[in-house]
Amino acid sequence: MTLLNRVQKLPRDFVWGGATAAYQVEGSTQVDGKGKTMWDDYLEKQGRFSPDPASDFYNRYPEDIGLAKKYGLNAVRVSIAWTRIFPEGYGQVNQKGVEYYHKLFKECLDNGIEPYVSLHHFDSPKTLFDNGDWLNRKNIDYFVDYAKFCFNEFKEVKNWFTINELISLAYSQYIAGTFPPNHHFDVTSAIQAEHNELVAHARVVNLYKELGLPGRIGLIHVIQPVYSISTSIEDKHAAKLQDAFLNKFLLDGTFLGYYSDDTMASINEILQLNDARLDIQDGDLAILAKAASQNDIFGLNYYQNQFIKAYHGESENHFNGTGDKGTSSFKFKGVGETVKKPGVPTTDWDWNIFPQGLYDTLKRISHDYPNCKTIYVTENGLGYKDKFVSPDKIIDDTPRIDFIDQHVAALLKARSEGVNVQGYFVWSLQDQFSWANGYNKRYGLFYVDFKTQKRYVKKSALWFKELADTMNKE
Ligand code: BGP
Repeated sequence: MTLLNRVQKLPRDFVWGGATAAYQVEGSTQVDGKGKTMWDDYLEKQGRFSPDPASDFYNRYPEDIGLAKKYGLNAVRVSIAWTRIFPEGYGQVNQKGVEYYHKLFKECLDNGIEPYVSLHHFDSPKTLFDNGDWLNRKNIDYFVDYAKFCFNEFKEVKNWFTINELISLAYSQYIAGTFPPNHHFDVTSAIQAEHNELVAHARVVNLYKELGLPGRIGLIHVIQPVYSISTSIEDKHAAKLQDAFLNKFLLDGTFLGYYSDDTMASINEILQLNDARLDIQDGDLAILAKAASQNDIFGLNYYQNQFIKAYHGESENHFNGTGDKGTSSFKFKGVGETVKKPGVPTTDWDWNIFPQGLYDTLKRISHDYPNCKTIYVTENGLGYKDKFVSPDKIIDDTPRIDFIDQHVAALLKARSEGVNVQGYFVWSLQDQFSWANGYNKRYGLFYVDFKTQKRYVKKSALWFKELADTMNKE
């Protein structure tokens, strides 16, 4: 059966969305009372690229929501910039920021586009970041206060995600060193930040339920399924450790409400080999346990898998932040080394293209975590160097269409086998900058000329429209 035939069988309320994140699209980082995030001074000092004007979504959101509607989408993922609401992360509320998000949500709803809203997407307030960010337990209290404010204020929002990709934030900050504060293989900080963020998430979910609010709440994990490159016991063990570190620790904490013995055996092995430790405070596990069955929705971001082989040397990481194929490598002391598998294609940024991984992940989560009731794929897409030809020529991003097509097919296969997945958000709605790569890694359905801020349609947007129109046919 073709993809379109299968799409035709989907229920009318299946979600086709486009995803964004506040800091990556809004620009206007210093207007209307916004406070600084952990990125502003860092990017300025680094001098590689500026977060302004980004995709100028702060001003151009009506145009982008209009495009979403015109091309058949029925949802968008946006995030609230914590520092537009509380410039310092806590204390005084900034009314201009509050007004902005009311206007944005109204624009969405007036156009039949459902907003799915994250409270934290990599953009910690600078004041809190300077005091330890998620490593400081006080941060959890401030996050709960911020969430409570948003729940009471933005009653029009019915779908909430607390935090986006806890592993990517912790990993990029403390393992790969590509996000501030740029630590390398600081395993203690990485695992501690993840645990603290899980506690923050769980406290917010528990609060949401205590307030008796009518919407739905959850969080977003990016899952990178890990496969052993061989059948050797050593390589298989390396894959198990890497999976515990990237995926299982967070899935357990979210949906079991505790870290299983099996997971902790792997985590403890990694901690020991890296002279690291994890501090779980009294009461933390009770908070996780209470929240575990109360998540209404789960956002799964999926881009790629990993192939792993055993490695016993010192840790090293080469990050491909330029799109020069073949320049990345990752070796994690006592865990393993990522390797390429012949026959599995990769992007210019060395990411494996492996739709099977999305299918396997959906099946795994629904099998291993019955508390995970409703799944949305909240990010999936291809980073690509799109070529602009002329204003009257549609931008040809056929490789992106192929990528999305294969991944939607994997989603539909898992769904046909009983996995409750209710929607797909492409990363990204319009082109936006990439955190550690800058403006040349594009993902959008709509091309953004970052000089003029004009939007141009890509072939993938037309493809998406066909998909949505097919679903809506009688
Ligand atoms: C996810 C983030 C997004 C986005 C995407 C693509 O991890 O949630 O914000 O950036 O990945 O990643 P990148 O920009 O590194 O290619």
